[in-house]
Parts: sequence; structure tokens; C-alpha cells
Amino acid sequence: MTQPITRENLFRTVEQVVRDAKVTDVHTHLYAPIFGDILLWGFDELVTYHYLIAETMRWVDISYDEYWKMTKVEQADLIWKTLFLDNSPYSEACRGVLTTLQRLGLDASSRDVGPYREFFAGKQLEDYVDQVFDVANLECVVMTNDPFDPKERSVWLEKIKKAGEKVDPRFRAALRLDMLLINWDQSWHQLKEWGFDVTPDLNDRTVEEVQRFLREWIELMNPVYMAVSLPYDFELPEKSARAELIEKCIVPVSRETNVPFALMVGVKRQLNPGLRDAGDGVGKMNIASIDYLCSKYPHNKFLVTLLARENQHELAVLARKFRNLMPFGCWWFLNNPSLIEEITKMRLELLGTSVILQHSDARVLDQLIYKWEHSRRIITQVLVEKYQDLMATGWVLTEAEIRRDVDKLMGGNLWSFLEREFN
Ligand code: FIX
Ligand code: ZN
Repeated sequence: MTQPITRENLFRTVEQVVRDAKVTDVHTHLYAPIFGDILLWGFDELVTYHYLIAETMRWVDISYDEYWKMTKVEQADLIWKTLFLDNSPYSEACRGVLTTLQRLGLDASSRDVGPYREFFAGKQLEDYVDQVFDVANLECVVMTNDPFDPKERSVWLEKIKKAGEKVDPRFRAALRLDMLLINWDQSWHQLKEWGFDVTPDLNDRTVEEVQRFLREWIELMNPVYMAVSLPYDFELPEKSARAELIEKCIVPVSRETNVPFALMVGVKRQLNPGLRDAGDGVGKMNIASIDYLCSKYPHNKFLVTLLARENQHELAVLARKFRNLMPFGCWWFLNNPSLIEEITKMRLELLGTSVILQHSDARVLDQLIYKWEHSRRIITQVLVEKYQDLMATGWVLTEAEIRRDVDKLMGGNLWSFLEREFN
């Protein structure tokens, strides 16, 4: 489509360009097939996504323990009946299941889970990964890789390091450091067991050894970034092991290796422990902590996503002040059409194309299909409005420029951010 952009063909052009854009999904909880059964996929995993557990438990009177004692199929049947048959499934997580079924060519109107299960039972994982990446039109996804997770750790050390097996290049690593940073009183013991000469007080030797731990995992994983999910009351500067580990270990190694530090801030972990992964809540964080990091370490690169809606405007304003700050995604409780639209409009108005608009946070492979289908629709609508505003001034648009902008917004800004030198 090379004709000039007019008000008449604008929507069609933007819609096609957004659909054509091969997405870099900056944050997921997916794993390459080499990691085995910690990669979740298929109907019953889709339906027992923790978002849907939380929504189901609002309706049923069974205890949490009774729910957790059920088999995965029993849990899925309970959720399907409660949220899809006894109520209309218009919550974003419910709608997502139906979008995925539809985009895979299944009949969402039948409401019969039998054929859905048969469809997935017939799938061979490696082929299915191809199908999902094709339907969702993805370039690659970034995993969440935890060296303290025994199952995952053994794959990295046995299969990848020792046996030289390769990770599917569509699955890029992220070195996740929650265990190190948030549970230092336990993680230092584990580091010691692994042969790192550390003590609980962060003396110089311990700092050196934690840096060595980071370098070794960066060498093995080749991560796109180092990441941590921090609670809403996270503060920097602060007198804490967490703060010292960030400033004395992560920040210097991040700059030395050009592996950005991704901060995901705002969770109220385990408000309701009975719900397990579904039990987390949200709280407004103090943006001054991000301000402190970006201004004190101007040569470092920070990727940031915040969980509270109330933090989104100040994050966008802060990104205007610091070119080493790259906001990304509409995270978790923000990943809903009404909030994606609000946040995307605000970001384009404050940051232009210098932002990464979305990530999926997918925990189940098949979710990539719906999370990107839904986000693409909203991003298209918002972009059309913004381009219309430009055209109203007499500005002339080309399709090539729209493609350029969209590629940046849909993940390209991550790769160019990695190339930048903030000297
Ligand atoms: O910390 C995180 O990466 C969060 O995204 C998860 O803890 C959360 O459970 C999730 O998957 C939200 O979508
Ligand atoms: Zn996540």
C-alpha cells in the first residue's frame, strides 16, 4: 500500500501496519520448549490462569484448600462453569480465552470444552510454538529466568551449559533477581552453598562475589536485561540489603555489561495468600526512587514498568527528563482495554514514539494470541486518532513513516535502547 495517506485510508493503513509489526514481547513468564513442563500451554492452563482463579473465587464457596486439591481439569471445569456458563465472560482474562480459541479456529459459540481439549491434545509442542508465534505475529518474547529456581537452574547448567543445547532464539532471557534482592537473608546462604564467598553483611568481598554471580549468569543466559519485581513501598536511597545490592552490585554490573536493569514496581505481594499467584495486589509507589536511580546513574539504562494507574503520568513525565529511562508495558492490572487506551494516549502525547507501549506478561503460551490481538486493536485506534490530529494541521503522512513509528513502539525501541551510549 504506497498511495498517499488520506483520512479515508488512514485506519486501514494503520490497522495493517500494526498487524504486520512483528512484536518483541518485552516481558513474559514463558519458557522455551527446552525448559520442559514449566512452559505452560493448552486449554486447561489457559482457563486456570491465576487471573481467572481470582475471579472464580469471588463466586464459589469452596475453601482455597479444596480448590488447590482439585486436579487441573477439575479446576478448569469449575472456572469454565462459573465464569463462562453461569456468567458472561466479558472480563479481560475471560474474553482472552475466547479470542485465543477463535484465532486458533475453534468454535467459541459451542461452549463445549471437549473439542477444545481434543484440539490441544493433538498438538506437538514445537509445531504449536510456531503456530502461536505465527498467529500472534511475534519476533521474540523475553522470558523471566530465575537462577534460584531449581528446575530452571538445572536446565541452564546441565542442558545448556554442559551439554551445549541451544535455546530457541525466539525466547530471549531475562535475569530475574527477586530472590537475591528481596530475600537476601536466605539467598546469601544459597550463594555460599554455590561457592560464592559471601556473608550476610555486604562487605567488599561479598559485593565482589555477588557481582561475580551476576557476571556468570549474564555470561550463561545472555539476558536482554536484569529484572526485579519490587513492592509498592520500595524506596531508594534506603538503608537495606536490597538497596545496597542494587547500588553496589546490579548498577555497576549493568553498566559494565550494557545489560539494562528493569524495575517492575508496585505489587502488594500476597494480600490473600490462599489465592497463591492470584493473591497479589497493587499499591502506588514513590516515583522519587526511580528519579534517584536515573539521575544518580545517568550512564546506566533503566527499563521501568509500574503497576499502579496513579503512577503512570509521573513515570511518563520522568521519562521526559531522563533519556536513560525507558517505560514499558501496561502491566498486569493495567492490561485492560480501558487502561491500555488511557495510558497509550498519555504516553504518545508526552513521549511521542520513545516508549515501549506494551508487553504481554503471558504465563501460558497461547495467551500471546489474545494479549497481542487485544492490544493491537487498541494501539491501532489510538494511533489513528493521533495521526488524524497530525493530518488536521496539514501534515502529510507516508506509510513508511507509520511503519517506522509502529516498529519502534511495538518493541523496536528495546533493541535501539540497548545500542544507545549514555556518556
Ligand atoms: O512480577 C511479575 O513479573 C508479575 O507480572 C507476576 O508476579 C504476576 O503474577 C503476573 O504474572 C502478572 O501478570
Ligand atoms: Zn510478570
